[in-house]
Amino acid sequence: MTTYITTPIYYVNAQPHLGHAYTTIVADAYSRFRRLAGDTVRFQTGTDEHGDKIAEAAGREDVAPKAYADRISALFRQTWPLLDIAPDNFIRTTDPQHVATVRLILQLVYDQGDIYFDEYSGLYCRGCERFLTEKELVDGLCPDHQVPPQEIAEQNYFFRMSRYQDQLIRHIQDNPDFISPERYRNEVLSFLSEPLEDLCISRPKSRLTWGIELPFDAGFVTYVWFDALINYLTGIGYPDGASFQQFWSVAEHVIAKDILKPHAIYWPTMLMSMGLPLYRRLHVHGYWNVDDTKMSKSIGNVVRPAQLVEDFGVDTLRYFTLREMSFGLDASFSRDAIIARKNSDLANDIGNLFSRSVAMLQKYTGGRIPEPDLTASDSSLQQAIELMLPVYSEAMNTFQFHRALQAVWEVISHANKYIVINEPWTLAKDPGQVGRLHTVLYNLADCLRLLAMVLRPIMPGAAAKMANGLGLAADHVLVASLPESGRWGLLPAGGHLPPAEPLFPRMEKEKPETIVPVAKAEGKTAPTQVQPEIEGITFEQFQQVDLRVAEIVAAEKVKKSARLLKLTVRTPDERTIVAGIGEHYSPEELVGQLVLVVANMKPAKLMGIPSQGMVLAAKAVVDGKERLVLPTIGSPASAGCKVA
Ligand code: ME8
Repeated sequence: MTTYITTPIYYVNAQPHLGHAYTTIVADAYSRFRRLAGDTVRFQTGTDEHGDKIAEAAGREDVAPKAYADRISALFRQTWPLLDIAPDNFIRTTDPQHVATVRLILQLVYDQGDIYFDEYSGLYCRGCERFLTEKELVDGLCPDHQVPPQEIAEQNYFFRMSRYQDQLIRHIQDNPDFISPERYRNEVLSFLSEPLEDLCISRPKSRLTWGIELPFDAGFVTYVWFDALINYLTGIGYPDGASFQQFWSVAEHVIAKDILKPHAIYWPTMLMSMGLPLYRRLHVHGYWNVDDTKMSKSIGNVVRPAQLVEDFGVDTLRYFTLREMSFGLDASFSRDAIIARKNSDLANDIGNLFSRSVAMLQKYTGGRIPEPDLTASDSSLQQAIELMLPVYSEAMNTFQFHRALQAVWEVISHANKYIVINEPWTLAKDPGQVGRLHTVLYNLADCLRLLAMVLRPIMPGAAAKMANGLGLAADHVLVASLPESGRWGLLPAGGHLPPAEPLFPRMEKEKPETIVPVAKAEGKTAPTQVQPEIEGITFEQFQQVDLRVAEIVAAEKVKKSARLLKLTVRTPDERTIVAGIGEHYSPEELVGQLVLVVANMKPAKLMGIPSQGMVLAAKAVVDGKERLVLPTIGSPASAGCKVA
């Protein structure tokens, strides 16, 4: 199978921002997913460099349009590798090959009788670079740019778009997945229910010179959209290139809703006039807003992807954008939201699963993938993976990235529970259970292999680290092809694990709440208080203690302390508690456990770490030594349940 996926070619009047990054991450993730499924893939992005807007922006900097375009186009090209985005082709509309193809197509459409010369007057929006209909205006303003359009009357060339209206409606009706999600398909059909006007495709040179000259009239340049859309053909060598033969019939375009009309109406009708088959699918997403406001230069809230990579890491950025936006709807970006996802989904869930599993393999099998004992086999992890794979594939194929990731995270949560239920640390103490221990550890390792595979399109860097941590090359054949490696049990036993690298270190919130240190601040002991004699407490007094069930989501040793562990718990809000149980429990056996905590202890700092609560433990005496034992709580209790 073959796949051809494109992004819009971005205007060079602005530097790359989060919106451009998102569309391009989507196209990259999809192309990696199709490669995983065994396809030959071509992925194209690029820059749109002609037209009013660019000429104006260059004028403001007092440079020639081409020099200006060279500079900004390079910024786009240099940004993509920082985001682990690897296009096969980066096209520029000033490339001589593109210019020649646009002229060839204009001549073809002209010879076809689909271009005519006429006088026109209309309402022109410079921001949109197109004429707007009265109906599109909101209170007399362009809804996207909030400015009144200019009344322009001039002679121009027109493309007979109206001729193809019925054919286009039929195509959309006959091909339900031509435009998706469905809301955009409906929007286009509703627009097409009114008579379609022809499209003005030229600009007189008296008004604009920065464009491709019409082959049949040197007094005019081509309208920027007629020029830009053709990039999807030039990039694969239309009309004679082998790539054009190979890829055109499977073309898929990703865009945001701002450019739906050019892609869903102008472009298919242009293709019809050229006698070419239409692209296969158009995928339309919503807008990224920042802290709930539209991203805009004038508000000063434009988010730069390179900065986000520096602050959060490329895998976190890719995961966050794909997980947070429901494809088709708008989404809101905030730095707090990205930190919250990083800490909960990445550091706690997948990060912990990986580090605990690898740590147990290092500890209990000397860092080797053990041979599973088939007589002690159990299939719950295998089942979880096998249920997830088709859901994941279907969601990735239909651009529902958030759903694909939800399905993957269900497996991760299942695997974390699998550790708690099977208690490898207990199995390791009993020589009679070695077969069972090896099976549990093998299952975890094979589960991680498959997770590394499905996460490869989303987070190529983290997936490679996971594969390496299991002793596999990042592009090992076991993770190379989706249908093949979807099979359970392909991880060879005996493989040696290298020292593991942590996948996702946790991040502190950027505006930490002020925590008031009390009692034992930094090793200082609080003044001893004389305890009043009490004969018992009242129920009201007892009720002042907020006892709750808490889930431990992360645990690590506190440096330079044998006794203290730093626990991240959900009560259900997430908080840190420093607990003195390090000599009795290892961090990996705690994650996923439900424990009892006093949730309204005054905050304290222990070894410099703020602690918000106290974990309850029973003090047992075994062989004359004190042993701390955590009370066990089972389901249906869950994080946050009040204990009374
Ligand atoms: O329209 N949220 O280029 P452009 C999500 N040159 N995506 C966003 C976004 C946001 N807030 N802002 C921009 C053009 N995008 C033409 C395209 S194609 C033949 C010619 C993304 O630089 C999104 O993909 O204005 C949107 O469609 C595109 O950038 C517009 O980029």
